Order: sequence, then structure tokens, then C-alpha cells
Amino acid sequence: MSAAAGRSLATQLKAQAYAAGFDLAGTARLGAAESADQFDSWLAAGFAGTMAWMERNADIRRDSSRPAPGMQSALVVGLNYGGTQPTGAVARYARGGDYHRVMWDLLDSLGVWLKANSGGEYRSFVDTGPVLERDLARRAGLGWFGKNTTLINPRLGSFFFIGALFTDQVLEPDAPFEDDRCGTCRRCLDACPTDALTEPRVLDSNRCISYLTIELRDEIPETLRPQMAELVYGCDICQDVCPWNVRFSRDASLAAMAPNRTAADPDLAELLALDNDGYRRRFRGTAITRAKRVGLARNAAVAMGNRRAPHDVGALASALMKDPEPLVRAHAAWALGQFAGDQTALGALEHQLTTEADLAVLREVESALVTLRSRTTASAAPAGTVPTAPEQL
Ligand code: B12
Ligand code: SF4
Repeated sequence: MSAAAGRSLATQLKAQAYAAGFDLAGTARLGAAESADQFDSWLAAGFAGTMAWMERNADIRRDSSRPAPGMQSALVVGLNYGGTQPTGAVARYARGGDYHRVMWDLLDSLGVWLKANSGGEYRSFVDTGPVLERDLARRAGLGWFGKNTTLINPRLGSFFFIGALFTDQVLEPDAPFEDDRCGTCRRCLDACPTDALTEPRVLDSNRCISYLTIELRDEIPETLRPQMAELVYGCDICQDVCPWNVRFSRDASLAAMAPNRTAADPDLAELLALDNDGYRRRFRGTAITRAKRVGLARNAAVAMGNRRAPHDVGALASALMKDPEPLVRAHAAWALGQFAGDQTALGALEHQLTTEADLAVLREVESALVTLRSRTTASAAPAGTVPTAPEQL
């Protein structure tokens, strides 16, 4: 193919991408990632946490010509998911339809166009394969690596998804985004409640609330639970404080990404009480399914422990006694331990102490009782309740 024909295909493909509803479009040649060294250091530091899949296919991830052999170039797109929505317990990206599905369908329609117009083969990626998507997007000129690690576009901020259409056609590449427009700002590093940004552009997933609420399948470290406040799925804090988002955020570009009934602040007691079927029915077609029922119920329990609303005690006591998953019972126990002076919380924990069979849950119950009793004696008990002394343990 001649250079002129290649250039024109890239230009036409980008025009198709904008017409399909994408907000950003650029092209790049596939090849070794320029930030492969940073990726290696991140893995070596253990910052992927339990995301073993990041390590398993690291060789392929380091080089974008490897996930789909024979492919030469990529159209890289950005889709704005609406940074103007109010902040809430569920991160903005997860409030609408599942972006994997929505973007994949759009990219595939571009692939059909590409095949019809060039005969070229294609393959779509939206966080669905071993690709360093931010590296590829920077290479295609979409933005720079912010100190909060997100890719930031100077006209859109960072509240956008990245996707890529790989093709065996050679597309004229766009210029990579070379500037660093963070300057001396470090608001994201200072705002992160768990200090997950260990230095500019380096995120320790083990401390990141997004990771803890979405990817982690085990217990949330106790020291981090209070910092999670009432967040139940994902976290936008390091993006909310970013001046580029304050200035350039817009409403979601596609109706499919507009918030659905999971919305920003779901009823926590309802989340905690969902069974597997109820969970599937409620979240089918949204990105929230990633956390699974157990993960989301665990997160809801932690959020309830942090907000300490007296009306949550009943739901937490019920989860402690009835939830089939030890992980949920353990976090419900921790949450009940935050309700100083509450006799129902105390009664539920004491009861569970005599019936609980799981050792990990038992440890949480014991520790919650210690917390509850010490806080109860330290603070004035509400009218009508009897303070409980630690020596009663
Ligand atoms: C694993 C993962 C996570 C993990 C780890 C995040 C992380 N920072 O690595 C967790 C679960 C924590 C996570 C959280 C979120 N994620 Co995520 N995640 C991914 C995934 C699957 C891989 C990311 C990755 O490769 N990490 C490895 C580390 C090393 O890469 P990195 O932090 O991005 O750092 C790169 C650069 O910053 C650069 N770099 C690092 N240090 C330095 C130093 C210098 C000097 C330079 C120049 C460069 C540089 O090199 C690195 C490698 O390319 C991608 C999808 C994909 N396949 O790429 C989505 C992705 C990055 N996530 C996305 C989103 C939306 C989120 C959340 C906003 C969701 C939320 N609201 O909760 C948060 C944001 C948290 C954050 N600050 O990153 C979007 C980001 C879009 C954007 N505009 O940037 C992606 C691209 C998914 C998508 N297809 O849209 N995510
Ligand atoms: S808050 Fe400041 S330092 Fe962080 S990503 Fe935005 S501009 Fe960069």
C-alpha cells in the first residue's frame, strides 16, 4: 500500500470513529511499549497486588505487536464517560452500561467498515487483552501520563475510556503526546486517602481504593478500611482533584454510558442483602459485575461501618448471622465494631462469638468486640444504653 493510501485510510478511520461517537481518535504503529521499563519496575515492586494476570502475560503486554500477531497498526480511541456527574459511592465509570461491551461493539462496527474499505483484518481491545492501553494511547497522541497515572487529554481531562482497533493495515501514525502538563502540581498525590500514589506516576494497587473494592478477592486490610469512607465500587478521588478534570469534564457522550439505576449512591443495606441471583439481575450489563456479589457485599459492609448510621445495624447484624460467605460475615463484624454504644451491635457480635465456625470470622468478631467495648467506655453512652466494660470480654 502507498503512503498516501495509508494516510487516507487513517484519516477516514478516525472520521468514522468520531462519527460513531468516540471523543478522541489517533493512530499508532504497534511495537515495543515505550514505558515497558516502568511497567517492569511496577511489577517487580509488587504493585500489581493479587492481579496475577498482569504478570502472567507481561512479555506480550510489553509489546503491542504481540497480542494479535500479524497486526501492524492501531486506531486508539477515547470515550468520555462523564466527569460532570456528582461524586458518589460508585465511581463514575461504572454507573452506566458496561464500557467493554459498549466500546467493543462500536469498535467492531469500525472494523467492519475497515474490512469493507481496505480488505484489512482487525481485532478490538477494550481492557480485554494483554495491552498497555495507556502507553498505546499516548503513542497515538491522545494525552500524557498524569501523576495520578491516568492518561489525561488537554481538552477532555481523564474521565474517558481507552479502546483500540488493531489492524494488519499500515496506518499513518499520529505524533505521540510528548508534553508533561502536570507541571509542579501534585494535588492527586496529596488527595489520595490511602497514599496509594507512592511517587508521581506510580500507583501501589495494594493501597488503591479502586483495587481494594474491585479486584481484591480477599479481606480488605483493616488499616485501610477507615480511609475508604463510603466508597463501595472504584474511586475517583485522584481524578476529582485534577485541575484538568475540574476545567474540562463534560457529560457522558453516549446515552449507553449515562447512569442507570446502580447510579452513584446505591442503598447499602440492599447491596449487603442481595443473594447471587438478585445480584446478577441487578447488575447484569454493568461493569459492577467484576466485583462479584461477595466483593460488593464486603464493600457495602465497610462503607456502613464508616458511616455509622444507626439504621444500618440491623442489616449488618443480619449479614453477620446469615451471609453464607465468611468474607462478608468478617467485614460485617468489623463494621458492627464501629458502632460504639449500640446494644444491638454488641448483642449480635456476642451471639456470633458462640456460633461462628470460621476462624477468620471469629478473629474479626473478637477484634470488633474489643473495639466496640473500648469505644463504648471511652465515649459517653447514648441515653438509655448501658456502657459495656472491656473486662466483660
Ligand atoms: C490494572 C488496571 C487497574 C489497576 C491498577 C491501576 C494502575 N495505575 O496501574 C486498578 C484496579 C488499581 C485500576 C484502577 C483504575 N482504573 Co484501571 N486499568 C488497569 C489496566 C487493566 C492495566 C493498567 C496497567 O497496565 N497498569 C500497569 C502500570 C505500570 O501502568 P500505569 O500505572 O498505567 O503506568 C503507566 C504510565 O504511567 C507509565 N509510567 C509509569 N511511571 C512512569 C514514569 C515516567 C517518568 C513516565 C514518563 C511514564 C511512567 O508507564 C506505565 C506503563 O504503561 C488498564 C487497561 C489496560 N489493559 O491497559 C485499566 C485502565 C488503566 N483503567 C482505567 C480506569 C478508568 C481506572 C479507574 C479510573 C477506575 C476507577 N474509577 O476506580 C481507576 C484509576 C486508578 C489509577 N489512578 O490508575 C482506564 C484508564 C483510562 C485513562 N484515561 O487513563 C483503563 C485504560 C481501562 C480502559 N480501557 O479505559 N486499574
Ligand atoms: S492532579 Fe495535578 S499532578 Fe495529578 S494528574 Fe492532575 S495535573 Fe497531574
